[in-house]
Formats: sequence, structure tokens, C-alpha cells
Amino acid sequence: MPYQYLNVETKGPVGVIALDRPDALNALCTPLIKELEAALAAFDADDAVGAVVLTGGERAFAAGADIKEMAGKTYADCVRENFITDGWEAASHLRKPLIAAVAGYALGGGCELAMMADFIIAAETAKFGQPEITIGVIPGAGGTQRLARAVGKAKAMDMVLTGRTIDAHEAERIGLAARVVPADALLDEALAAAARIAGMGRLAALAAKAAVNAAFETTLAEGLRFERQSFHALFSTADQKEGMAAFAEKRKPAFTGR
Ligand code: DAK
Repeated sequence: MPYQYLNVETKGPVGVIALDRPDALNALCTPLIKELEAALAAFDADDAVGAVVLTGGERAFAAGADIKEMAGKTYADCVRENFITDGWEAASHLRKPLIAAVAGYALGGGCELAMMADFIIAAETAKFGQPEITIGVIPGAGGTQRLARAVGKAKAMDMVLTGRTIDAHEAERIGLAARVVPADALLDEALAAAARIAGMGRLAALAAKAAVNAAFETTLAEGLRFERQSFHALFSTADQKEGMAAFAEKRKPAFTGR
């Protein structure tokens, strides 16, 4: 499918989606979000893809939702049209592991989109922020919730109330980014991580993602129960037999995703 605002390709077992609206610093207009939803769904359904990388450009991962598109809306418009809700959660619903590779600005909806990924690899040039308060609103795509869970109340309040932007090293220090890498190594690092994940047993990777996500959605007791059941269930897979046999035989496992 041809995309206007995305570059989409596969590199081996990795699906790569690059936001491509450079004139507007990848501002996330409705048509872009619709395309993103379609591209993510296609990779989720593609058996040859084991993990997905979502990235932007050098100057911006995404500078937020499209302010010019939003500016004239009334409360009634937003409610009646369910404004910028459809499609926005697609990244958080992906079953396969998703890495956000962030260079430049990841602001507002851009930061929120990156946080929907399973982890963020940041270029040294990355700048994260939730500046919505500076334009008279608050984060609307999870910024008050996912950010607070990722970095805790103090840092989340600091960012959401002041709207200040943090750099890549602060993002890593506070737990928003998993790694910081030189800008010219960003895509290679993200692709290598995604390929490594895609090379694991597919069912184990899906289970691992679901189990970690459960930690943010359930009580500890329920999360531990979920983890235990998933762990036990993996003993019904060929990949568990293969992985453990390969370990004992001192060879690399040949996982089949079964
Ligand atoms: N929207 C529209 N256009 C944008 C944009 C944005 N968010 N960010 C940048 N642009 C455009 C600029 O208007 C400019 O376009 P032209 O004037 O050339 O036509 C072009 O990109 C280059 O930007 P600048 O000239 O401003 O470049 P600078 O280097 O001077 O500044 C900047 C870069 C990133 C600091 C600045 O552009 C900026 O402050 N941008 C806005 C950042 C921001 O406030 N972001 C938060 C937006 S609110 C929801 C889902 C999502 C959301 C809410 C609800 N639901 C599911 C309900 C999200 C809300 C938001 O993200």
C-alpha cells in the first residue's frame, strides 16, 4: 500500500515504519495516524515480521499532534467527532514487540507515541517533552498516565506542568529511554535490537511483552499469576523444547515460532 506520510519497509524479520512529514516536523495529522494504524496492523498480521521499529527523521521523531488541525475545534466538535481518538492507540495495541527509535523532537503526541512502544532507543539529539500546557491543554494520548508510570510522579509532574523539554541523557536517567546512542547509530542499533528479538521464539516474545505490560495494568498478585500461567504455557511450545535442547547441546537454537 502506498503511503503519503510514512516510509514502510521490511529489513529481514523487522518491519520498519518511518514517519515522513518533515515540513511539519512529523506533526501527527489525522491522515498520518490512519496510515500508521494501517502499517502497524499489516506488520502485526505478517508472519514473516517478528518485531517492528518506529522512527522519524533527524530533526523530529514527531513534534506532536497537528496543532493547526486542532486549533479551531470546539468541545462539541471533539466529542461528536471523537476527535483524534481513532487510530491513536494502535501502537499500544500491537502484539509484536515495538521499538521507538527517536531522534530530535518527541513532543506532545510524539512523546506519547514513543511511549506506546515497548521501549525507546534515543539518539543523543533526542528531546522529549509534554508541552501541551503551553498551548492551553493537557496531554491527551497517555502523557499523564504512561509518563507517570515510566518516570514516577515527580518527573512526570515536572514535565507535564512546566512543559519543559528534556534531553536524551535525562530521558535515559529517569527511565523514559532504554538506551542513548550516537545519532548516526540510531537506526542500526534499533534494527539490531529488533532483529535480536525477532530471532527469539515468537510465542515467548509475545508472552514476555504481554507479561511486562500486565505489570502496569494489574495488581502484583494478578500480574504474578499471569506471568506464572504464561511461563507454564510456554512448556507446550516446540520453541521451549528446542531452546533448552540447544542449550544442553551447546548450539544455537533454531526456533520455529511453534
Ligand atoms: N503541529 C503542526 N505543525 C507543527 C507542529 C505541530 N505540533 N510542530 C511543528 N510544526 C510545523 C511548524 O508550524 C512549522 O511549519 P511552517 O511554519 O514552516 O509551515 C514547521 O513545523 C517547523 O517548525 P518550527 O518553525 O516551529 O521549527 P523550530 O525549530 O523553530 O521549532 C519546535 C521546533 C518543535 C520547538 C516547535 O515547532 C514547536 O514548539 N512545535 C509544537 C510542539 C508542541 O506543542 N507539541 C504538542 C502539540 S499538542 C490525543 C492524541 C494526541 C494528542 C492529544 C489528544 N487523543 C488521542 C485524544 C496530542 C496533542 C499534542 O501533541
